[in-house]
Amino acid sequence: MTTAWSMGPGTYEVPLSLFAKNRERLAEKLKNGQIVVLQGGDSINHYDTDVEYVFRQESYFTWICGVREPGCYFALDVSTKKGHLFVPRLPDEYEVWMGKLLTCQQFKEIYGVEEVHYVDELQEILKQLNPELLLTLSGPNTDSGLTAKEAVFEGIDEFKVDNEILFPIIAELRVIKTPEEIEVMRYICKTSSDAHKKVMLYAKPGRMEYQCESVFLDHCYRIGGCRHVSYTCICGSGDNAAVLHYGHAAAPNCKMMHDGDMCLFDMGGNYAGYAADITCSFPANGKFTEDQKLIYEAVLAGRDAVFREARPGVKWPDMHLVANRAMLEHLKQGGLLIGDVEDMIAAGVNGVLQPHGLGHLLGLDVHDVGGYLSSCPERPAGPLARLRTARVLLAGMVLTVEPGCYFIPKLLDKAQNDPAQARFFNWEVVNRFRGFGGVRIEDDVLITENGIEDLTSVPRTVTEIEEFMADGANFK
Ligand SMILES: [Mn+2]
Repeated sequence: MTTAWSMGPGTYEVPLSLFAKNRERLAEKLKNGQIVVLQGGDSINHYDTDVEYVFRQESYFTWICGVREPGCYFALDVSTKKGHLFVPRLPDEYEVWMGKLLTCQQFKEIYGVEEVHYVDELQEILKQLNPELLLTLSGPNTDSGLTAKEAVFEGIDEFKVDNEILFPIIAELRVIKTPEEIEVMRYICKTSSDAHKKVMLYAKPGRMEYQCESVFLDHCYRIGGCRHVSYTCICGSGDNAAVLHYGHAAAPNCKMMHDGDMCLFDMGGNYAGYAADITCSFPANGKFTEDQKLIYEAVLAGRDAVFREARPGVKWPDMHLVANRAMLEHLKQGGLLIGDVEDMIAAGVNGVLQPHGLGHLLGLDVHDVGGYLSSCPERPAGPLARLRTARVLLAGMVLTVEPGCYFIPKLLDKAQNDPAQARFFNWEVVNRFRGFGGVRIEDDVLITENGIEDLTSVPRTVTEIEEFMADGANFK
């Protein structure tokens, strides 16, 4: 019997008990007579061709069983607590192209589930289990605006089906990580941190942004066994560092890094479905100018303030403001801003410099589910509406803390033309920073019983970064 999954020597052994525990937690919240039915992801072709994207499993499906193949279903019978995996019955000739096809018995051993059948037996097996109610998954993803894909199969209309009960329960369970899940996240954060450190040592004027991306991908995959990263790598240098989602098709990390550029690299690996999401900002040449140091340390002050105050019971919007206040105060001391910090926040100056929220839940999705469940505080109106959650922190949550300060031409122009905001900026100084780009510092943190644990491990202070980039030879 297999007890764990890994990508081989040196990579993390994910215990199958992680998924069994998730099923147990879910069954505890449901009633006898109910059967959960989830449909896994399908393989997707590139347009009309026979080339497929590298498969990524749907996240709820990973959470419940860890199955990595496309075209599967999973049923959890609450009465017996048994898991039933349904795999596609592939034609014999597939063996020629895909290698030996696994038997149901082999699937059972690989994934440690109680029963395995073929998808074409789904209706029959469910009938035998004689459920009072099938629970399918349907609910909004409040980050994308899309909806979880509800299981459908031939003959489902012969059952009584409810698609509302399951979603809030399973989404909430995903928010609180088990010790087993935390260990996987610790691994992917460590792997991604090491990859960032390699990039910092590689980066220098004359090299291309995408070459840095490549170093990151190489470390995550070759050393960490990560076939995927969690999102498209953002490798902005110079003024590109102010483009929040740089790296897209029209701007594929294709600028040369120059002497005097700040780099803002936001990249995170993915292992067993679990995501890291880390940003490092540093000077391309390894040595901060006074201006770069000012902006960097303002953002770092915001991050450190959150690290001091985040713990169970505090509200995430309050943490956002804690970070903003510390950053604005630092920028005021540095001569960039003028006036009272609370007045600045009332006028929306924080949103000019950091147009995004402080961070988000992290897990099987990089913007993880559960930010705005119906049982949680609603999305704030006004300037805090961009926050991906307004929840009160709980032990076992994993979130990103990612304050930033950017010089985005469009937002600066708007502020300069708005008397209510313009009066807080020392424009002579601010205009010197046009073209500077920006700084973001993003850590992945676990909320513990009395504070936080930082799962990220990269050089963070100005001194740490300069020393590391000057002499990282000890880093392996
Ligand atoms: Mn993030």
